[in-house]
Amino acid sequence: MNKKDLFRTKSIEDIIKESPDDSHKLKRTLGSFNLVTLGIGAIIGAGIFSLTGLAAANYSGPAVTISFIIAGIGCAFAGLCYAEFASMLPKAGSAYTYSFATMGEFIAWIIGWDLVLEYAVGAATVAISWSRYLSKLFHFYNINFPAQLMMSPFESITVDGEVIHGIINLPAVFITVLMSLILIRGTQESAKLNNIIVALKVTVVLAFIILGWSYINPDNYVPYIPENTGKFENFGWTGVFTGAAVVFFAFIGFDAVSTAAQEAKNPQKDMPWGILGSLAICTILYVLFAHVMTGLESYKAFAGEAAPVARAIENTPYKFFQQLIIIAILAGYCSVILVLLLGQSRVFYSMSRDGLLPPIFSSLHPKFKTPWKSNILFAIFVGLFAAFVPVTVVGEMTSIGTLFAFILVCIGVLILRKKRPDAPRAFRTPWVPFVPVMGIGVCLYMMYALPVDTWIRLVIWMAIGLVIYFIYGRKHSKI
Ligand code: ALA
Repeated sequence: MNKKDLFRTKSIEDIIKESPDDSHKLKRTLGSFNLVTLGIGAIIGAGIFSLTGLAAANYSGPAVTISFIIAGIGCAFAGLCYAEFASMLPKAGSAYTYSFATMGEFIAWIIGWDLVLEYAVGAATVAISWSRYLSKLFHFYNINFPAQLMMSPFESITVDGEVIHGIINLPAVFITVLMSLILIRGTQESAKLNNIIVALKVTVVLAFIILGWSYINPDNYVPYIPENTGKFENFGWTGVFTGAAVVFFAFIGFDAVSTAAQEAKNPQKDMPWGILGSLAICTILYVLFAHVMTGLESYKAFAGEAAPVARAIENTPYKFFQQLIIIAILAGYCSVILVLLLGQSRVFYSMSRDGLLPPIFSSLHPKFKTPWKSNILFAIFVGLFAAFVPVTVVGEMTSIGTLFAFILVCIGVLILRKKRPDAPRAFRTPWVPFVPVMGIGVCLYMMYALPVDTWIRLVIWMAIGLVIYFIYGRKHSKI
C-alpha cells in the first residue's frame, strides 16, 4: 500500500468545481436567516435545560455562568475556523471536506466517521432526553405510560418503593423516526418547521430570563465560586473549568450549519453568519439563563434534580410556566434532532459521492431531492441507540466526537494558511495562529476532562471505522 495515497488531498479548486448531476444535486433553498435559525435549532436543547443545574450542583455553583462563557469562547475559536472553511469550501461534507483539502483522504475518513458521534449519536442523546421530559409531561396530566417502555435496559427508577427496570425507550425511537420522515420530505419543509420551533424555544428562554429576573435572591450568589472541596473538580476554579466541559454539550450544533452549505443560496457570504450568528445569540442567552436559574434557587438544590428548570420556577409566582416550559423543551428538542440528523446525512452524502461509502448514501429521492435512503438507515441506527443505550454514555460520546472534529478543523486552518495563503476566502479567521491554536488547546482540555470510558469508546469506534475504510473506502475511492 502506498503511504502517499493515504494522504492524497483534493485541491480546493477541484472541490469547488465538483458539481453533481441533476439526480444527485441538493436544492439551494436556505438564506442567511434560515441558516442562523438552523444553528439555533441545533444548539438550544438538552444541554441548557438539563445540564445547567447538574454543572452548577456538582462543579461550578453559581459560577456556571463562567463555565458557559469559557465553553462559549472555546466554541467561538472553533466556530471562527469553521466559518473560514465554510465560506471557502461550501460543501455538505463540512469538516470531512475541509480535512480532505488539507490533510488528505485518510484523515478525512477519520473525521467523517467521527462526525457520526456528533450528529447521529448526538441525535440519540437528545431523543433520550426528549423521552424523559415526555414522561414528566405525562406525569402532570396523570397519564400512565409503562415506565419499562420509556427507558433503556441499563436504567431503572423507583416508584413507591418498587424498582422498575427499563426494556426499551419507545418514545425516543418514535421521535427519531418522526424527525427522519420530515427530513425526507424536504430541506425547505424541515427549515420551516425548525423556524417555528426556534421561535417557540427562544421565546420561552427569554420569558424565563425576563420573568425570573425580579425574583432572583442575591443570597444564592454567595459564594459565587464555592470553595474547592479538596477534590480536583469539586468547585473552585478547577470546578468551573470542568463545568465548562460538561456544558460544552449545550453548544454542539452550530457547526451543523456548515453541512447545509450545498443547500444555501449564497454560501460564501451566509455561512459565516449562520455559524457565528447562531453561536453568539445562544451564548448570550445561555449566560443570562444560567444567571437567572442559579439566582432563583441555591445551586445545591439542583443536585439529583431531574427537572432543574421547573425547580427554579417554583420560586416565582409563575407556576403555570412549568408546564409551558416542558412543552417548549419537547418541541425544542425536536429541532435539535432534526438538524443533527440533517447534518449526519449530508456528511455521508459527501463521503459517498467521493466513493468512500456505498452509493446508497448519496442516492436522492426523485421528487424531494433529499438523501432519503440514508435518512432511513440513520433512523434505524439512531433509533437503536436511543432505544437501548443510557443517556450518559451517548452524551459523552457526542462531546468527545465533536471536540475531536473541532480540533481537526482548527489544525486544518493552520495548514491551509501555510499551503494555500493565496486561495480566495470570503471570511478569514482573525488572529491566526492564535485563534486556531487556542481552539485546539481549549478543546483538548475539554476532551481531557471526559471520563476514561469515553476515550475507550472513541478508540473502539475509530477502530471499526478503520476496518471499514480499508475493506471498502480505499478500494472504491474516486480520487
Ligand atoms: N446543543 C444541543 C443540545 O444541547 C446538542 O441539545
